[in-house]
Amino acid sequence: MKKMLLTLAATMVAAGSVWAENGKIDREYWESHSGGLNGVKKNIAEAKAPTGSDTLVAFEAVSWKDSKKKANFADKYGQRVFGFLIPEKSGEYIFWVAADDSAELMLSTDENPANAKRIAHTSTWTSPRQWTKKPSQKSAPVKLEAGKKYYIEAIMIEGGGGDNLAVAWAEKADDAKPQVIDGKFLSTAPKGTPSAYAKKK
Ligand SMILES: [Ca+2]
Repeated sequence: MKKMLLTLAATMVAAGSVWAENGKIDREYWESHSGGLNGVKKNIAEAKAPTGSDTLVAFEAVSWKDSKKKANFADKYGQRVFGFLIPEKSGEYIFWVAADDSAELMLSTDENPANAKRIAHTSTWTSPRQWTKKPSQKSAPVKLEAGKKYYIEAIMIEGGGGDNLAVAWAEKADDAKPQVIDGKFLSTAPKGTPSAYAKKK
């Protein structure tokens, strides 16, 4: 029994969040990446193990390591950030994605990743939180219900130089200002939840 518990504890440390955790969202990345966003989709479809993973406290995957606030994590990597979005208020929402070098954002109509559709993307790099470089970065209005779980996933790739990824939202309004999605509206998905890019069975 003791051995089993130790094994379980070791598995939990290695695997990160085994159960859903509120306030966070998961990130997985592949180093030495090539092949653009399609390469990330291929990694996911073929269940290629990521090089590393961590959890984020908001929908923003940057390191902010240096004092100049430059958003650089590494060169030549691909990543996905995924989990559940849980709105506190029902209404129509707009989403934005900003990234360097490129990214796309998938949102489901419920907690099932198989129902996710691409709602925003950028095929050219943007500065951190630069939401308006390309019209495609902004989604059409999406109706969401308070307290309901929606599977959400962004994939992104970086070649060289600066890198960043962030997803923002706002309630639909003429003067809607994008806010990076805070952890309080996010939850990790239970381990084993398939990606929105997983091979359809
Ligand atoms: Ca770059």
